[in-house]
Amino acid sequence: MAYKLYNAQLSPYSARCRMQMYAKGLEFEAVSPFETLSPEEFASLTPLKKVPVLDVDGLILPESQVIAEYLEEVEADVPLLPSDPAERAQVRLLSRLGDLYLMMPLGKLFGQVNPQGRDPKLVQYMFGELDKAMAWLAHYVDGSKYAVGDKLSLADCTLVPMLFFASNITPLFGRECVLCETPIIHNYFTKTLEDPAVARVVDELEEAFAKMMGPKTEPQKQPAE
Ligand SMILES: N[C@@H](CCC(=O)N[C@@H](CS)C(=O)NCC(=O)O)C(=O)O
Repeated sequence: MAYKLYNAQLSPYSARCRMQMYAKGLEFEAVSPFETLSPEEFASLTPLKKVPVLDVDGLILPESQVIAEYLEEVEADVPLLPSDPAERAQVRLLSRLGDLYLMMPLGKLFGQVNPQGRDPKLVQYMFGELDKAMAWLAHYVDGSKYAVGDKLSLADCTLVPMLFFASNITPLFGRECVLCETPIIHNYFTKTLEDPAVARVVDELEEAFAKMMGPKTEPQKQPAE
């Protein structure tokens, strides 16, 4: 099958699919629709006009979780869903916590990074939501290398890009190391970088983040404990 991933390097949802495809050893063509397609052309692929979108020989799939589940079904050689039903549920739970509760405040905070025109009340509220999401997440991971079990899973593909995003945008609001404030999550994030697919995606995210911030600002790396 020929895969084309409509993608943005800094998008945590796109990074989720890239990590999964790297881990599975799948070749794909990565295309940025925001740079190569007109809004109308992108809308003709998907009315959502959001990345990622996977084109599989003409089958057009939007939504990162849908793409991830599809790839698990058709590319089963390297599974990123555990065989045990309880562990599978745990993977899906963590992905859902990320999608519903972690990315919501992070997306809003991303819209507030420019101090000019920043809404302090909104920022305060979103940090409250972020703190809640981090605490919920910490309840369901144990600080070891992988979010579930002893292998890379879709939970890691979801969470690592989101945690990268959290650790890099919150210093712009004066919270220097939001992951360090929740050591279980910090330990998990630090250890999971040992996985090659994780490291590759985090490198890509760092490069894209540095590009977005411009030459004067370095991305914030989390200090190792
Ligand atoms: N629920 C979607 C979210 C995708 C999403 O929000 N993508 C952002 C980039 S991180 C996007 O394409 N935004 C462009 C827009 O909303 O116009 C998924 O999981 O794929």
